[in-house]
Amino acid sequence: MKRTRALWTLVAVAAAAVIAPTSAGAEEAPPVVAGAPTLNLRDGQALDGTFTVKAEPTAENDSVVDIAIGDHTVDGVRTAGTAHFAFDMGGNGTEARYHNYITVNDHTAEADRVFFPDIPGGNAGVLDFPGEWLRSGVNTITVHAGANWVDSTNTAAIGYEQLPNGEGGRCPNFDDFPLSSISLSLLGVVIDGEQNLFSYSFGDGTCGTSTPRLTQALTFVLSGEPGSTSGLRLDLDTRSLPNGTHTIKAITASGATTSVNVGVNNPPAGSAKVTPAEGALVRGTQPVIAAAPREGDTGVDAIALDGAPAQNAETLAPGTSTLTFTIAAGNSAEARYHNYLMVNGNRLGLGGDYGAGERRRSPSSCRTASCAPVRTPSRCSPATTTPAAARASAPTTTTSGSPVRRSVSR
Ligand SMILES: [Ca+2]
Ligand SMILES: [Ca+2]
Repeated sequence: MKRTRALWTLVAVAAAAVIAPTSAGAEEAPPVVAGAPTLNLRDGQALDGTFTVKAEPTAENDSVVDIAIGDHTVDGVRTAGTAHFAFDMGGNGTEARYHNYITVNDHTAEADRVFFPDIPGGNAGVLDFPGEWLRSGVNTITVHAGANWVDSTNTAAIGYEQLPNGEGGRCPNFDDFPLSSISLSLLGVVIDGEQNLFSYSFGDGTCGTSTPRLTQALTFVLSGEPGSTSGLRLDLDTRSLPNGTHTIKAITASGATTSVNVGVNNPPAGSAKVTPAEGALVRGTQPVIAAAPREGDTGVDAIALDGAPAQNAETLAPGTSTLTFTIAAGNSAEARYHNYLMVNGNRLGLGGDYGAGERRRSPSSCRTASCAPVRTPSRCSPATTTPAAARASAPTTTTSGSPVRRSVSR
């Protein structure tokens, strides 16, 4: 049945090509420009469990019409391909730690934010998002500058706060970056961005030393229908395939294909989950972890390496071990620095903020709820306020000479 449907699709496309208008002397319609589709898989990739296969067209009017596994075509979901928001980054780049992002039309939910990575100044950048988010006519893409804490000695900075234990101060700072030559593209449609200026600058100087420009809406007018040159998506449950090598092929209307060979290796139901994953390239010291399946009623008894029992480094005795230490006078340990303890290759986060002179037990000793790490009341409330929110609630003017202190969680 699936094969028949696929065949009909191909026949329909072939018929459309043949019916192209012909004039006397013209022997045939111009050939469809064929480009091999893309697949989000690489040759030799190891798969287990579920995987979303995405096939995308690379040529106008040459949609991906089929995904085949071995000799069988499988039903995929039509997609509108991937849209590209491209720009040149001016002299001051973006840093991922600031969480700058764009939103597209009404896709403003947190999960739909498309974040800027680290892009050094002077480089071109591209942000990708699903073509389905665009529509015919007017589209709005809004650029948002994000904020993060930076160390500061300027007590007059907006939102400045003094850290305890003599560690200086900090202020919430928005990333500064200029964008120019901004464009938007999606295969199969024409998008016009001429209503926008050539360049926009974002940011606030250093913690608000310059007038902030934190968001900018950009307008793009789209002619055509997103998805007119379409891709295919397949939510593949590899457990429906026998273990071994399989060929996954994407086929476009013109017949252009891209194939990759993948290895499927699903463990028998109820077996342990082993880290590193199948096909992983390892080097240096590599912890090997075997975890019992969630529903399993037995633990993992042994790990073998090439058939021989794996030799482990000497470990602590079974049961709970406790490491106790005292924070020396004059400084503190803060959760934001992600301090940790290595125990035979296992990383244990210290967690929490601990003031000077405090005597601590390692979190590793806390196997039960009754043994939660004791936290200092002043510094350990959950992080609920972001630097951006701190700035939003901070006064825009400060009293000269008096440090502005705000109770912001971190
Ligand atoms: Ca910057
Ligand atoms: Ca800034």
